[in-house]
Amino acid sequence: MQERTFVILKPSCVNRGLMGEVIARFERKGLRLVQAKVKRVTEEEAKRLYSVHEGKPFFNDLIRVITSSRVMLMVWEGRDAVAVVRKLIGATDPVKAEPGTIRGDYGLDITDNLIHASDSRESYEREHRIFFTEEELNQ
Ligand code: FUP
Repeated sequence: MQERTFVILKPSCVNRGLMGEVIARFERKGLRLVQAKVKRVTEEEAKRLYSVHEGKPFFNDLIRVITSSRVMLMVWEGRDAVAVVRKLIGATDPVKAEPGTIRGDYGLDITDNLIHASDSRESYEREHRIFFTEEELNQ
């Protein structure tokens, strides 16, 4: 089933020069990049993105990390893209993520865990609208 998923390369990923590495992995897997932009996420956008985590002890750190400098926002497409990308990025905690996954290979910090990807089709529908217009995605 062809579907789309929403991905953010977090500030640490951008600042460490890992954007190309992540994009190469997704492309080699056979996924197609639909749209991308580089920008600094505003506090309002960050709070919308992570609204389900409001009130949790790590919430303020999460917002601080994702708004700290520019990120790369992307929409990818392919067969079962949501599940495929979640597999490629690995478990939320980079210490537990398997070697061979992005978080498993490049991270240690759970809050600054390099990358975000939608965890369901419903999450994709909600998340991509925060950052992309329909027009941008249908070019
Ligand atoms: P994921 O979908 O893998 O990004 O994980 P979650 O939606 O559970 O978490 C969202 C963000 O909160 C993650 F980027 C990391 C952060 N987080 C923490 O900092 N501490 C925790 O205990 C759980 C999540």
